[in-house]
Amino acid sequence: MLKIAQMMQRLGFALMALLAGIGPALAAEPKPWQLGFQEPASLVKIRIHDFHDFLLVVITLISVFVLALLAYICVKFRKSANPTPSKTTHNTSLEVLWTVIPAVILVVIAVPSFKLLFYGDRTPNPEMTLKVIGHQWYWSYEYPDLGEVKFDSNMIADKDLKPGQKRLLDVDQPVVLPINTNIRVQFASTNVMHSWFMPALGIQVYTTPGRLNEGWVNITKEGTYYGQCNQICGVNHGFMPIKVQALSKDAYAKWAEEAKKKFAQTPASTNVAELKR
Ligand SMILES: [Cu+2]
Repeated sequence: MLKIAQMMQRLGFALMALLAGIGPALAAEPKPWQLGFQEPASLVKIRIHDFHDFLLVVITLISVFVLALLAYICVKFRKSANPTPSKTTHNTSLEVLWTVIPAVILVVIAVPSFKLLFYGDRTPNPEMTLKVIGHQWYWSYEYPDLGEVKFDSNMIADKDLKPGQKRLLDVDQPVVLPINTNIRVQFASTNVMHSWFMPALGIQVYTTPGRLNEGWVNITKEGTYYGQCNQICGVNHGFMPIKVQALSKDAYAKWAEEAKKKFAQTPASTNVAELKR
């Protein structure tokens, strides 16, 4: 009896931990045994988060309903209570219901889902543009609004990590972006397909050779955000992380002025030799 009580208690704790993980109060950075998403930090990601919470309610209700039906059937139609089996095979109204109700549920899910897809696709009012170029195996970034500001962003090797820097995530030159700004992000590649994936910002777009893809982001909070390439692109696929530094508009304007000087003489290495490879 004691063992069962202990088991129930553990189950209760696990359930509470699960529910706590679903709530909006998530840590800003990934942590061991974390449940749920990273804390949302863009307009699109906030909606993705809300949609996820809505779906969780829907699937939980469906699962509980099906489980209750199964339990009811197991008890009500057990062999000992039904010595003479029923010969029932059809029930038209029941069949109509179990076809129509799931279809209605799918429509209820599809409407906000499509709305979210179109919302996340591109912004009608971009205030600035960032160009992301995938290489084997690093990213380079261009700021067309700032003239010639272009730079590469390479991962910091294990041996060069300084205290506080994250292994396999920190880079020598992060992307710097302003908050509360509609940023159009364009994606290109010089060699193979890569994918620019930023979980906290709710954006994942492929960089494809010969194509210009587009996405957008409006970051809601200052901070440092990490992402990774999530389209397998060769042996060093795991070593081309993304680091986004989100600054206030004023701080970004200051950075932009410095960047214009700093990166003016060092064009990104989207050179001819690489394109010929
Ligand atoms: Cu990759």
